[in-house]
Amino acid sequence: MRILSIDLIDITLPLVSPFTTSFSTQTSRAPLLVKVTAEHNGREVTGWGECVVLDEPVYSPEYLDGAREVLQRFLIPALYAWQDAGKALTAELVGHVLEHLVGHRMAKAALEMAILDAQLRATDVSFASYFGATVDAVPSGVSVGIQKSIPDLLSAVGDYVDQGYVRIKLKIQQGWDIEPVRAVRERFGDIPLQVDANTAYRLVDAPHLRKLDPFNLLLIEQPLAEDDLRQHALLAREISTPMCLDESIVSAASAADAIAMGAAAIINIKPGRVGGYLEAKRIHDIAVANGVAVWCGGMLETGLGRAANAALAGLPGFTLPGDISASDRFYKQDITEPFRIEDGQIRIPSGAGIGVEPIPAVLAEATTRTVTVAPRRAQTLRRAIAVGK
Ligand code: NPG
Repeated sequence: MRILSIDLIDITLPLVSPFTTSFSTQTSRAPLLVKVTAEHNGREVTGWGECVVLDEPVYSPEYLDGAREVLQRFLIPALYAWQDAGKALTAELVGHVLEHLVGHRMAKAALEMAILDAQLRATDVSFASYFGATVDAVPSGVSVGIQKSIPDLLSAVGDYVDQGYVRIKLKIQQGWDIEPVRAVRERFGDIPLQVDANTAYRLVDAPHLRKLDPFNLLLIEQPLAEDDLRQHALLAREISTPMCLDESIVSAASAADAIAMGAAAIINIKPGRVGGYLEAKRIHDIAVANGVAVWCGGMLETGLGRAANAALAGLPGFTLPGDISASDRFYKQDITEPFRIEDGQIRIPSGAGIGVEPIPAVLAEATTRTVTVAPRRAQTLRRAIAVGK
């Protein structure tokens, strides 16, 4: 496969309702899409990637403008340089080719996803069968942001339960933790329930977090700071709610460390956070080998990322429902055909690659800018034409 050009497409989609976590309130989502145009055996193929980066570095060090810049200036040129040296480029090689460029995992993940999508479309293989999914639909969980009041929370959770979501995740922070959990347990009984703190606590909060123990939660996600692996291991011994890590797990190596230290009984796998779907699969494999359960996290993806996440979540180690909800959980109008919840499940697309693509008119409406990064030879040619040489 040979890459002919790569478009970086900024889009903005309004959210159906504000989404508040311990680190921000979002009213719209502005992911960066990566469109790869490639040539495979004389045929032109397209691949789509979605960069899950936020506008600001509040969840991870990456942010939208930085991701676009690093893709444009460093990551994409590195792939072109590899190609120009006459070396074959496959999705499996992307991680290796970009390894010397430190960090920027969300940007790398989007690029690898787009190339993998193009490669699999060219060879007519779905993401699900490439990764080894064993089911054709996955249970759908929903993440409920911090609300203004307990009645608002109960009404939001009630709506999601009525829609068929099989697991509820509550965002928590100081001042919004024990009481919301108690209220949801009292109203909705023994539904599968978990909480996500997005690093809002410190180890000294252990006695407070222990108050969650009686509520029989599936897990508590990322109570402490991203770098605090050891402290998560200490906290895990102080509370009975199973410890799940999200922000701390940025690679297969950090997953292996967390497991070895007893810092993670469960892992939330987000392909964007760990540098791509291939690394996500490696984390899945490490977790399975160690008897650690995993589930697929979400970053308010459009249908593109949602499709790929659903395929990944079809792997056998994903034994807990993921944050893979219907498109209308976040968007009135998704850029792909919408994902719907049916009997508490989201169907995994079966077509080649991620199996979905943007609806052109919807994509055009949502697009705020497009940057095309062409191979150097094409750029040189275009400049030569421009100056009349
Ligand atoms: O269902 O896509 C979804 C959202 C799930 O709560 C969710 N994501 O901390 O896991 C998280 C949170 C998040 C969203 C984090 C966006 C960062 C960005």
